[in-house]
Amino acid sequence: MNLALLAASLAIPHTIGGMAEDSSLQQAGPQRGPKADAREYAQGPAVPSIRLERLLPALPLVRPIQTLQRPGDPKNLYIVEQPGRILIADPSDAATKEAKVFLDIREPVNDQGNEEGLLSVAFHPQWPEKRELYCYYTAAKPRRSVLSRFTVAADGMTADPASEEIILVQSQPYPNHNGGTVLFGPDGYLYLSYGDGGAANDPHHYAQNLGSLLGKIVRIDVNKKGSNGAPYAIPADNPFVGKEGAKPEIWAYGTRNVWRMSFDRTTGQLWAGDVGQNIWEEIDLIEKGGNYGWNAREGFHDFTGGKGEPPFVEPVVEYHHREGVSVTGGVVYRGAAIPNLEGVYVYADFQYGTVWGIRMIDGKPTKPTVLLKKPNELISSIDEMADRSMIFSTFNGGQERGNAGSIWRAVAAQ
Ligand SMILES: [Ca+2]
Repeated sequence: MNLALLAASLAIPHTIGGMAEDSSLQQAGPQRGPKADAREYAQGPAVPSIRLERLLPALPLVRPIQTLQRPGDPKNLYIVEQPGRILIADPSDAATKEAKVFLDIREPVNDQGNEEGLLSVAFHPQWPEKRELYCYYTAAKPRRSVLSRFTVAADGMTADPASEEIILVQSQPYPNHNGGTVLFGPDGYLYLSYGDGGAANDPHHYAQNLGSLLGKIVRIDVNKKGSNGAPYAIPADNPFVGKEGAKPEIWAYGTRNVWRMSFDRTTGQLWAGDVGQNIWEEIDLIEKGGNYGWNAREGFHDFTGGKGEPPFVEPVVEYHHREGVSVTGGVVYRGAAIPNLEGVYVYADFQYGTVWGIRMIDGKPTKPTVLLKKPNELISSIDEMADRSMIFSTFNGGQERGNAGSIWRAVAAQ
């Protein structure tokens, strides 16, 4: 393992915290977690292998970190580049060398740090009544993360950088752990994942502090203004509305750095991959008001030096740093094109390029199955398209700033 590369990993588990096996930072013991039942696996049908089919091989991309589609356009792909551009390309045209630029906000976006940049975008689901794009990015001077709304042209082919309306600004104490995924839930509200603010070990204990948005999943209503003139409203049934000292935007807390999360379009469940610190990467199902344990817990284990009040919501599954270093949460596959994969939650390790799948059966996961190993690619995102196919975004040749990347469609292995 190249430690320099390791330290530079996208959702840096070790940036400032030091080497992976720094014993002062390890959890108290792998068997201390009380939830033996939480690691009982369900029996389920075999999960098939997949392979990745390269899309748009002639199109140069810089650190693609998300692929999505606009409601009403099932053909084009909108490819998000971390430095701050969104490109449009038709994947059926394999010879495409040049994409249309949908939005270029490289100017306000700061992508100096490995985990900084344009991190996630979402279209308002009510297209074309709402021609809105929501962008979550980091900015500098002062260091902060920004959620903004942009207006999309009626033909859906451009968004106007000058239309930016800032919705939510969060100061960021360190360059790493900015989260984050922005997306709309089936309830029509906007969800956003914030990392714990960075450094290592959550030194200021933000994730357990309900007075901060850091280390949280938030839920806001962007269809209304707030009572105090804020550009968004708080859903009345958010779990901490009216709680003294708590931010009413919070939906769930105690997360370290949820880089990717998604809603299962069939069950409506919110799945998240929460990047671990030193040893354990975890997959969570995010519930209203849930405390996901960081920094008292890492995966199913106590984390030395952390603090927090139980009860904690345990992960669905975890994996050890022998198997990867930074989880990329994925999606529940709801397509039919890959036989026997329907209903499987597919997730990956960013750096090792291993892709796993689990099913949930009667509230328990099946044992994670390896679907694919792609060790030469850094898997930054797994996204669901309108036809329910899965697109993988990857970096090629390492993770230095400005490096190239690719997008791929998951297909059956045979
Ligand atoms: Ca946790």
